[in-house]
Amino acid sequence: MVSIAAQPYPFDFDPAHAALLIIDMQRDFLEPGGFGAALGNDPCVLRRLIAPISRLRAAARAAGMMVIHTREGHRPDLSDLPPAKRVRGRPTRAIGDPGPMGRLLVRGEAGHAIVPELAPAHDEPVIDKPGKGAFHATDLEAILHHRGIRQLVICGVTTEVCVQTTLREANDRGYECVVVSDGTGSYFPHFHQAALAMITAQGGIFGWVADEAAVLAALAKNEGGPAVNLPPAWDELRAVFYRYEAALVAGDFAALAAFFWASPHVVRYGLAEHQYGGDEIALYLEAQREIREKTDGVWMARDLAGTVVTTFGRDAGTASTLFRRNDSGRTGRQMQTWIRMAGRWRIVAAHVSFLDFEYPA
Ligand code: C5J
Repeated sequence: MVSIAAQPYPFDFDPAHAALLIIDMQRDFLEPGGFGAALGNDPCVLRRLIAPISRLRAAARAAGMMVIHTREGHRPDLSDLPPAKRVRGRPTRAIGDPGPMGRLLVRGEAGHAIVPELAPAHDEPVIDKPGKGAFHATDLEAILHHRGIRQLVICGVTTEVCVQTTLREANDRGYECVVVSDGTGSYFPHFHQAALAMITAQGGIFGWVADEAAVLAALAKNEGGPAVNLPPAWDELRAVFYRYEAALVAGDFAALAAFFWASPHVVRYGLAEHQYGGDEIALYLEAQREIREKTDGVWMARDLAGTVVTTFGRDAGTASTLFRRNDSGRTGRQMQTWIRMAGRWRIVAAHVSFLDFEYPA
């Protein structure tokens, strides 16, 4: 758990179940000639947010938090643009009209892109939203649900429009949200202040507000330990562990060998032997494969108990299990250390041993 010094009281959250939501840091809002400027605003006042949001993003990633970006914009045929939104404010240049960065607030145009300094990383989902709120007509809620996210740290632009609309939508859906006061901004400083005041009033009626320093300080305290059991990493390692188990029970030694890191640094302690390095492991498993070829039927039926898969950050984990062999009835325990390399989970250390006693039920 991490605790951010926030208003109206500390915001406690688990980075593994929280996301940094970066709202609409698009060229259309931050650069001359875009949609924000077409509405008569000075877009450059929002550019000061790029630095704090970059720092927040780096800290969130280091703490194992998911990072999500949103972009406000419409389909090129404007079929998702309510006519009322197009004419709102009687602009001289409306959504869909050409500008120096392409058509205003239209997907695929240069102005619609997120500013290069905050360009999303490959594992950071981008939500294209036709409205001010990030939940309206998007799959944001599905993504949060599938990733087990329950709390949001929100930054971006503009405080009183897309940030606050999204915050209200999230709050009604049961998410706990903290808005970063100096990681959000408005073309109108007094609207920014008023929007923040509305959030924390009445005991935090919509959520919490904290400044960048408080968020960074809280995330830094978490640096000592990586985020444990992040949903995607944990699901993946669990699935890989059970594929390993299936290969073991089937006596598929070629498949088993492929789970081990092919490196001199890998160590495997077996039931009655041990190997140092991937070459020794490959030789051992090849010998086992030859023995297996001479046998029929089930190779090694066993039941598992007390299995624990734990991931640390996105690319490291352990799998520990007790087992009972169906042939001899003997009990044992097995422990593996897994690292994801080049997209594949590999065992870097493993230990399996028999027990001289029954393991507890
Ligand atoms: C606005 C936004 N202000 N991202 N959009 O139109 O806040």
